[in-house]
Amino acid sequence: MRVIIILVAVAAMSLVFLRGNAQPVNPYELPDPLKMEDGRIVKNKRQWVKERRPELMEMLRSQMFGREPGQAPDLHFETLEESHDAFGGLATRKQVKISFDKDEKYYLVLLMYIPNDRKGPVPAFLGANFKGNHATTTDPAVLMPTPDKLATYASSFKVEPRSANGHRWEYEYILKHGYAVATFCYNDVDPDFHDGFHNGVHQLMDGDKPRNGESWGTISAWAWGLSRCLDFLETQKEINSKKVAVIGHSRLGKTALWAGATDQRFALVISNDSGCSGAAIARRKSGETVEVINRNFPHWFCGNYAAYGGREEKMPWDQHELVAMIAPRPVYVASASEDDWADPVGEYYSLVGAASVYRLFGYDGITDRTVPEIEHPVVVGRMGHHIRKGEHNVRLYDWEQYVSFADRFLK
Ligand code: GTR
Repeated sequence: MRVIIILVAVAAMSLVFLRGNAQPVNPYELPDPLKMEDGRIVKNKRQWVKERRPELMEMLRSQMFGREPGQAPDLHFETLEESHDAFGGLATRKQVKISFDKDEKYYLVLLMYIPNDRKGPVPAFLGANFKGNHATTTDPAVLMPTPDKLATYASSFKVEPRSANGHRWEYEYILKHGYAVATFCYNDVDPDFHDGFHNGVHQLMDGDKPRNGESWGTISAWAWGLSRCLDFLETQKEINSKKVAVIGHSRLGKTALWAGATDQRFALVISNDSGCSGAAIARRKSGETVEVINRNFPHWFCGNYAAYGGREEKMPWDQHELVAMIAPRPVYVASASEDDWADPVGEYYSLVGAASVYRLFGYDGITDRTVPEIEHPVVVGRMGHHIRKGEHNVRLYDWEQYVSFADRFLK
């Protein structure tokens, strides 16, 4: 009995904490996504698509993520390994080298599982991972990172045991629900450290071209890599490439949002604990701030973004407008109750702030300003949200919500 009372008390306290935080930590006013730079108000979806969306994309490119390049010089694919017997026959596994140049100096290795129980092409989840494909699963056939790749990664990168991050990739659950799932190590595209953009695909695409304040950063490079994976998925007859959800956690959640913004072929976008410079409203300055993120991770963004550190109220946009870039496609923003650094309340409010854009397309969105309780998922129209109890992470609970959200739109 006592344990139950304590648990209830703890749950109530965390709720109070989140609710308490629901009041603006700093008074702020969000820019209206429907207000054009010249002051006109967007009246319909045509005006959004033709005028306002391009204007906002230009802002996000020039001020935040940088300008991504076009197609890779020589995109080609090679299947390294394939088996129809993964997870005791549940799935077909393919491991594919996606090369960006003729010499195959720049490539990623995509791990893909496709459910064997399927009638026709299946929808898929695609997302990058942090620690290498082998670290996403106990499947012993998954290739380890190769020495040539490891040589390009940050010196702090440690090869961890198989499945070190397995809890983040609930493959069997996803496959049993009829989805394929594909992932690659983000370091394959652009190693996650600041070396002046001489490594990764920046070097391939830009060579020694001088950089400026609008040159693409590393998040943009990872998003570009996700698009190249989608190019590959389009060649796969087992996959319905019109029904690919892009997903990411934390810095890769920021990346998933940007990939969904820049590449409208992604049918659905999921941000898991993306936080500052992802879904969290910058003007709240709650948890990580623009100043801190630029100091700690100067390579993630374009140079111009650093100028907004400590001047969030001067930003001509805020992060609800990044979420609005996904419209009218379904978008899911998830948080974790203990993840103050990512500001769960601010993440929720970016959905509320983007709802008017979904409305233009005739879709409902999340408009209730009361932050939902922990583990009470909310789906309204084409928006979904939950706050999982616990730490900054991806867990089965998160995947359960993503699969059920995707079932509404991708099945
Ligand atoms: C943190 C960073 C966050 C988030 C996180 C992660 O150090 O401050 O913005 O991206 O890393 O990616 O795990």
